[in-house]
Amino acid sequence: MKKHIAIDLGASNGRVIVGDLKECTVVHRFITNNELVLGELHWNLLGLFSEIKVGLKKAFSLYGEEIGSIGIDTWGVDYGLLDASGALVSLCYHYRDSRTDGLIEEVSEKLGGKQRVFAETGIAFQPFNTLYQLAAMQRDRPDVFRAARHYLSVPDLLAYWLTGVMKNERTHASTTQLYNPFTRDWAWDLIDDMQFDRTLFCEIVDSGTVIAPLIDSVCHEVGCVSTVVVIASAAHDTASAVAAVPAAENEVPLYISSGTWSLLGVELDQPIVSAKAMESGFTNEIAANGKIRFLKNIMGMWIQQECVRHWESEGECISWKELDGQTLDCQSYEGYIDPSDNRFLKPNSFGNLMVDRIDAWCVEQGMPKPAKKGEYMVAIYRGLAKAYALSIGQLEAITGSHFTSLYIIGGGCKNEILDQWTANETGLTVYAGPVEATALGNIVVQMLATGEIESLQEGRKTIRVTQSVTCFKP
Ligand code: LRH
Repeated sequence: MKKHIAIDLGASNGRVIVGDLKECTVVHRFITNNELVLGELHWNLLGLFSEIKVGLKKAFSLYGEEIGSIGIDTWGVDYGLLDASGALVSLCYHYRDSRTDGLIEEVSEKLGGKQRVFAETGIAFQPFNTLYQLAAMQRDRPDVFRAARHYLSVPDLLAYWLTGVMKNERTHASTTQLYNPFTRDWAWDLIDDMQFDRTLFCEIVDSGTVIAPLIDSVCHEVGCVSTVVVIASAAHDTASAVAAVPAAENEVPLYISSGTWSLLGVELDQPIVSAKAMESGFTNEIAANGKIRFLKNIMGMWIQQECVRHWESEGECISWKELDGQTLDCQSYEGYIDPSDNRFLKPNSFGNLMVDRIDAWCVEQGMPKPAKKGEYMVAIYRGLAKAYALSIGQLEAITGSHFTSLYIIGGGCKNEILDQWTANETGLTVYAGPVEATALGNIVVQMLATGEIESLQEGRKTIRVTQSVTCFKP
């Protein structure tokens, strides 16, 4: 059986992982750098590409001809625009950049209202959706926007740099708010009404489509001597993670893909675009198997990561183990935040720190301000656990389903305090693991494409027996 390379880029770090469904090895790990350039937040994409090649070189030197294919997944919504010759016309913006502030209202009005946009896309209104990012480009940099001939999501773009072939992969396209989950095509009416050029968007391919072999120059750089194909895996990281939920056969699992974000949801056969779904902030993205990932974006570990980044920038050395101990010592602290409040979306900036925003929130709610690091963590974790419980209640009301267990997958499931508090707050049995769900899901899709497994269910079944999962009872 061949091995597969999963290139998994998250908002805080990226990994190049080699493996199959039994064993995965991280051969290279790096920070996914972003930079403020003249006040705008951009991804350092060339830096990321360079780290990917370092990882590929390590992978080929360790596993050589055992490797059969490569798949890439990244966070949603971000993209590159290319001119007719295939060159980028702009740096790649980071989804937390401020240029889209206020655009949800403006764009929705132009398109005839939020109801119409939700009815046609099923996507929740987040200021960072690709729709608003492209609208900002059209407004602020019209010449550059006019010069653009190709829209590629970040994973599509990286695949293009590895193969020379441009494709738009479906799960990622579904995060843009420019994709229609009913017609399973771009939302052409919205695209026309936005006066976006239709030709920017190419034909959408399913997860598991072979894009092309690595180009010669990359093979030469990374030491690849055999033919290795790049596969459009589930290019949206959350879709890859959900493909690896270790669910039992015939189970429709309730999951949280936990990392920078907490993506809480279920898999459905059909999109739900009811008023209740829209008001409750649920979204209809596409899953690796073509079904609907009906889920809610909850802010996740980001808030905690920004607090820690701030303390570290003050010269403190933060040990996660000690921080966990301090958190448990502070359990009697009663405050908690609402992680869905948009004030927590932006990174720390001069005079606007995450810890200060948490203080302000607590004061507004009549709760004591956190006084120690442990209390900040309690405020965040308790707030997350409460947000999960609330969202599960909404999900059950919208779908008519009832759940008794919850799968928490991805890096965030290593946080045992949050796992236990989530079980307590939701009353559900929590199964935490696998930690490397995104890479495993990426590999599942590659194995489906190469015919090594027959169904996503078969992949999930194998993951259920090979990967470590911990149970937390309420
Ligand atoms: C998680 C994620 C999430 C998005 C956000 C931008 O990494 O992909 O699903 O919506 O990043």
